[in-house]
Amino acid sequence: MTRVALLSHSANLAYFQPLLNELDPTLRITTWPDQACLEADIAVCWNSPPGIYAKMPQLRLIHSIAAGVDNVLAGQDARDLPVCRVVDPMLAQGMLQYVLWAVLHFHRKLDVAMANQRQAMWKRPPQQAAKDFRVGLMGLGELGGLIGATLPTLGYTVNGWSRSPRELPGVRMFSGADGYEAFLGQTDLLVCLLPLTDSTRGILDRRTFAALPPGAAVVNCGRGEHLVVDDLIAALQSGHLRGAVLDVFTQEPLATDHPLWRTPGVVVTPHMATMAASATVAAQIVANIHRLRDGQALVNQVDMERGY
Ligand code: NDP
Ligand code: OXD
Repeated sequence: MTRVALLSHSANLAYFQPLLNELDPTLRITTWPDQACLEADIAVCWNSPPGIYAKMPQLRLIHSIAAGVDNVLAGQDARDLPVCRVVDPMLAQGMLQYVLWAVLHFHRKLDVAMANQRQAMWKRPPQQAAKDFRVGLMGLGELGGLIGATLPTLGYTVNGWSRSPRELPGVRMFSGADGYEAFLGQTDLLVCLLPLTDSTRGILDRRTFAALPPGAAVVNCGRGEHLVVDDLIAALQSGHLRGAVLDVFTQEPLATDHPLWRTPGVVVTPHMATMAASATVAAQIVANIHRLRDGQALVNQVDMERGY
């Protein structure tokens, strides 16, 4: 009998129980804060309760319900346990749609038109060919990779930046610290699709913004901790940056009195860029539970050296 704990300090994951049991009725499932979770073999997680894995002696697999694993690993002792995440074509498609909307928002100057509307001002903003609008993708993994493959087919000039050198048709690639400044210098819209790791925390900061051309804009779909909020607000207020579309925040929900709600040029969305269907997530978790039981290689396992 395999015992599964649904662990989160911020959400009630009980809705996964019927989905997992439909796929494998033998799974014994408990939801945190039920203390029976501490006896589980498998942890299914989003924002794991602090220090929880250290109290779970039987634990053999940590499975995120999401693509990112930062909030599953933060402040935890994961020992040498395997950690898996969700990879799903529909998740990537949702992110593509969100980023495409943000690209159009800035490229077609809908931000300008919407600001004009607030003053009942009829004024056609000058338009620009897609090839003259340069999108810079930070992170070309499962999500950024699809966006990098698609935007050039719509005529955009696309630059990409990843940790290791990569090739993607139609995308001018840069990598590592050496390629960072050159990448930023050719970017009108910077899109962050990085995982949150020690190397990427706070990467959207004053230095990054200063290296972007004047009038550039920023989209953050990675994690809130990628962004240094005060640096963004300063870059917007100085006029160096034109605007920002932000989907993720260090504290979610974003506090009602947070300045980002009311900073001119900022669009706030509630961590909605994309989400895998719960049934898809459940299927991937159960498949990995069965693989673990059968001694097979797990799928979508995180490389703990890299942290993603
Ligand atoms: P992947 O692991 O597939 O891809 C990560 C990419 O980031 C890779 O290209 C990797 O480089 C690059 N990268 C990692 N570290 C660095 C670094 N230090 N410097 C430069 N590049 C780096 O991740 P996904 O595409 O699946 O997801 C990315 C993130 O998106 C998630 O971790 C999550 O935080 C966020 N997300 C947000 C959602 C939302 O709704 N807002 C929904 C889903 C995910 P390399 O290719 O060299 O390995
Ligand atoms: C994810 C997310 O990582 O929803 O999948 O942010």
